[in-house]
Formats: sequence, structure tokens, C-alpha cells
Amino acid sequence: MQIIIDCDPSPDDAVAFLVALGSPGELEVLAITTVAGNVPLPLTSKNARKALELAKKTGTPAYAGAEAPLVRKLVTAEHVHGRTGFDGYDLPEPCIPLADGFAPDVIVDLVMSRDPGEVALCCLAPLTNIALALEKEPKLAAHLKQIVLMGGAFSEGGNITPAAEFNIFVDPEAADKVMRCGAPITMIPLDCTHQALTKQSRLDKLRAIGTPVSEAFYHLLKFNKIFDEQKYGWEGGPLHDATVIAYLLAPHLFSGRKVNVEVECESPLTLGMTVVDWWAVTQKTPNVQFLRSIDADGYFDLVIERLARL
Ligand SMILES: [Ca+2]
Repeated sequence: MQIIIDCDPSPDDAVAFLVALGSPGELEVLAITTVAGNVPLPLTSKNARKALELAKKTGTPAYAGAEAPLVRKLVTAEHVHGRTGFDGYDLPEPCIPLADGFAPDVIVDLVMSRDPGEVALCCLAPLTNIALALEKEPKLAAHLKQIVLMGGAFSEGGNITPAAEFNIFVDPEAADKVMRCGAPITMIPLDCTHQALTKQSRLDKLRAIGTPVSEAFYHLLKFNKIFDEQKYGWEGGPLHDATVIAYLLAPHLFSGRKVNVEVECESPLTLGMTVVDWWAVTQKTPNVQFLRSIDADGYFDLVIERLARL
């Protein structure tokens, strides 16, 4: 399957695209596209290239996209990932440049230059780039194989406000546009990712791979884990974004159902909340395959197995 990975690295984004790059038999990564989110755009774009260079995957182009949400001021998450977005391990400044092109334009070009149903979008960040691409090319949604995104929540509540998950909260207007676009959408919310924790035993298995990639991500994820353990009182932090790639590789690790999902774009109290009609109490057409549980051990085994190939 051909995929484009839209992200705002933070370590879990990078783990996601490295798992994809470690799976060449199943996934062909056409491009990494970056957006402002966890940290501002120059840093997400730099972190993406740091991770590509670390894994010696510099043949995969990285394109920068939107530096701010569609209509709102950017909200970032340095409180989780540190000032750089990659705190916890010093990786060298990247040598490879960004590829030439604006990410939303590149997404349109890559998808529309192929047959319908060939390319899937993997969305690991605020959905600004995707909304801009959908705006630019009205036929894009019908041309996509699918959109798989990490974002939102149902019964788990929010992680940036009591009601909202970060990726959706940062650009709710973009998320709303995506939810309504008509492409097949699979959504992996906090309800799933909060079951997938970087327990020390799992991080130890990662480190035991014994490569530069595993050593770096052991420390980067350990840095994130400290914040999450204090916040939630759990053993480990959620490894959110790699679930998107894991779903493409091993959908049997997940379960959920097709439901209607809408995004709150107005209320100051619940801005960015994903309103999930789990019990079909409305007659609204289901627009999202909403995943609610994950086999966490199977997920981490898969992630570690694929990272070991790099
Ligand atoms: Ca992300």
C-alpha cells in the first residue's frame, strides 16, 4: 500500500514513520509531510529529518506544510515533549534539506497522479495540511484509499482539555472538514492509545535491539513517559501515533465499529471534542470506523519487530 504520513514529530510520530519504513514489504512511504502541532513547524520539520537520518532513510522526502491552524492560533505541547519536541536524547542537526514543495500541494499531486484507491493518508497531527489539500482538490477525497488518523476520544475524555484530544483541539475546523470529506476514515482515539503504554519492560525490549534507532527512541520515549506517568499515574505513557501504522500492518490488533463522528468547533468549553455516536442515537450516517480497543502487547511486539529492521 502506498502511504503519505502527515505528522508533527514528537517521538511517537517518528516511531510511527520508522515502523512504516521498516515494513517495505507492506508499505511504500511516498512522503513524510510536516505540520505545526506538538512544536512549531520548523521544529517538527527538523525532527522528522533527524529521525530519517538516524535510520538512514534519507531517500524518503520530507515536505513542510502549514505553520498554523486554519483559523486559530497554534497551541503546542512543549509541556509533554520538551522545547525541541525531541527532548531526552541529543540527535545531530539534520544534513538533508526539506524537499521542495508545500505539503498540502504535494499530497494532492501524489494522490491525484495515481489511480483512485491507491494512496492512504496516515494522519498523526492536527489535520491542517489534510484540510488544505481537500480544499485545493475537491476530488481528492474520492481518490483516496483511506484516511487513518490518530485523534479524538469517546469515553476517555480529553488530554489537552477535559473534552478534547490534542490533534483535534489544535485545529478543530480542519478536523471537521476531514470528518465530512467522504473518504473512508479510520480513527484511533485516546480510548485505544491510553491502553498502549510504554511500560519499562517494553522500553527495555526496544533498547535490547541494540541499534542507534532503538537507543535514541528508548531515551526519547523515556522522557515522554516521565511526564505521562506524573499526569496519569500510569506505568508508562501512551505510544499514540504508531497505532496508525500498526493498524495498516495488523488491523486484527484493533476493534471498533462504524459510527458517526462530529467535531465541536464553537463551544469554548468543549472545543475540539469529538462527539461519537457510539450507540447510534441519531440517524446520522456513519462516517468513521472508530477503534476503541487495542491488543497492546501485540502492538508493541509489532513496533519493536519493525524498528529492529532499521
Ligand atoms: Ca503527532
